[in-house]
Amino acid sequence: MLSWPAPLLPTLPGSGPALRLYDTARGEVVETSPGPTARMYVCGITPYDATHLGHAATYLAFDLVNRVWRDAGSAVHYVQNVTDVDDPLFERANRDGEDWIVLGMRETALFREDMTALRVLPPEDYVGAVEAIPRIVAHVEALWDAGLAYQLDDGTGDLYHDIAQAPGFGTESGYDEATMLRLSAERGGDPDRPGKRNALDPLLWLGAREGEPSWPGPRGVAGRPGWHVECASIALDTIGMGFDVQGGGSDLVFPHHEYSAVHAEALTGAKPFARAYVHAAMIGLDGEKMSKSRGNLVFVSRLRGDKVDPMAIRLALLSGHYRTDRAWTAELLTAAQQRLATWRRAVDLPAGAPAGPVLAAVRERLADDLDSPGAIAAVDAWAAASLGPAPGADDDAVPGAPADVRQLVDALLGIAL
Ligand code: 5CA
Ligand code: ZN
Repeated sequence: MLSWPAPLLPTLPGSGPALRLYDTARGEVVETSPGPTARMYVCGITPYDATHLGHAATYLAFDLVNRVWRDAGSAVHYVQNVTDVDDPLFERANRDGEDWIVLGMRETALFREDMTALRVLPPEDYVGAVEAIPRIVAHVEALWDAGLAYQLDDGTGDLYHDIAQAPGFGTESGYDEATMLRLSAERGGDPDRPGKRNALDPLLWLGAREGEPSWPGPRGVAGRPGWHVECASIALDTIGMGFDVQGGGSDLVFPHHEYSAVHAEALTGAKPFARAYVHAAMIGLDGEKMSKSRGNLVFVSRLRGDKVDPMAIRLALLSGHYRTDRAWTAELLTAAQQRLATWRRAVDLPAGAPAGPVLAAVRERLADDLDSPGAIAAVDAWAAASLGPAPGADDDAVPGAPADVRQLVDALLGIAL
């Protein structure tokens, strides 16, 4: 699939420290140690509606990962999928009397525009589920051939992964069985379905249903892919096993990332799928998680349509830590707009407080599990020192420092001033 255009990425003097991130599987902050090319897979959108601020916050968190790695001297191979065939697309398309393919293409196009406006670095591989189907089928067939998958005998043709044969199951989320059963039922699984060997066995392939699209499948069983094997398959075909970061929102800790890992590990016989599983917290509105199904959404495109500067949206979302559940409020946006105006006044000065210390501080804060509030505070302090009427400030002002700060805010925080 077509990705989106890359913003210019300034090169900064020197390089930043190694990035540390909280890994859900190990339950602690760990140092990432990518080779010359860091590899990251982030779960993409299901394009049945526009990008809301929760999605945006998640992609901004992983955009910081991308930027910090590059600043530390790595190249980055970034992969993102688009779940462009799934039940929500059919439901929305039927509701609106629209073709599900047209709906998916339109919302994916809008997502690209939103990501471009927010200056998110694009993935090197942007892969739709539909275009990946032949490869997903090959992977499902391989699991079946290895005796790790089974078909229900209820005439549907549906295939499941036999989780009893997956020794690594549970190590990504660390959840107990009761929690897994509850989350599976809440998040698209079918623990109560009769005929499964184990309630927690995940769907690999859904046999063709009346009125729904289908494709030639494993051993000739027409249908469409399960959700988790979609991401396992796309990741394996682009960046392979043992990649550095598997990312997404915290709603994907279980079942999605658990099963993607289990599928891939079963397919390859290797471990781990990802070296770190990193999850962004949920953005809410009015005390509830922002979600399409709840309908309490603020869309990036709506704000852009209202002439809100995308850099203010970006700054507002980065003013909270990525691992803290937080709410979107009008005050958050107002505060970000004021901060942006202050920063712009400061970087327009011919001289200001020295840039070296603020560069070091922003690098240090972001490398520490993406402490964006800390990084923003460092820029605030620099702006205050540069603009402020401190006695003797004029004597200390460094010519050209504001231009250097403009560059570092752009490269590391992705904010064009
Ligand atoms: N297509 C799948 C992933 S393979 C999916 O979850 N799509 S989505 O459109 O529902 O979500 C896209 C991304 O946004 C996922 O990483 C998801 O975890 C994240 N996300 C969804 N809602 C929120 C929210 N309220 N706050 C933060 N992130 C969210
Ligand atoms: Zn995914």
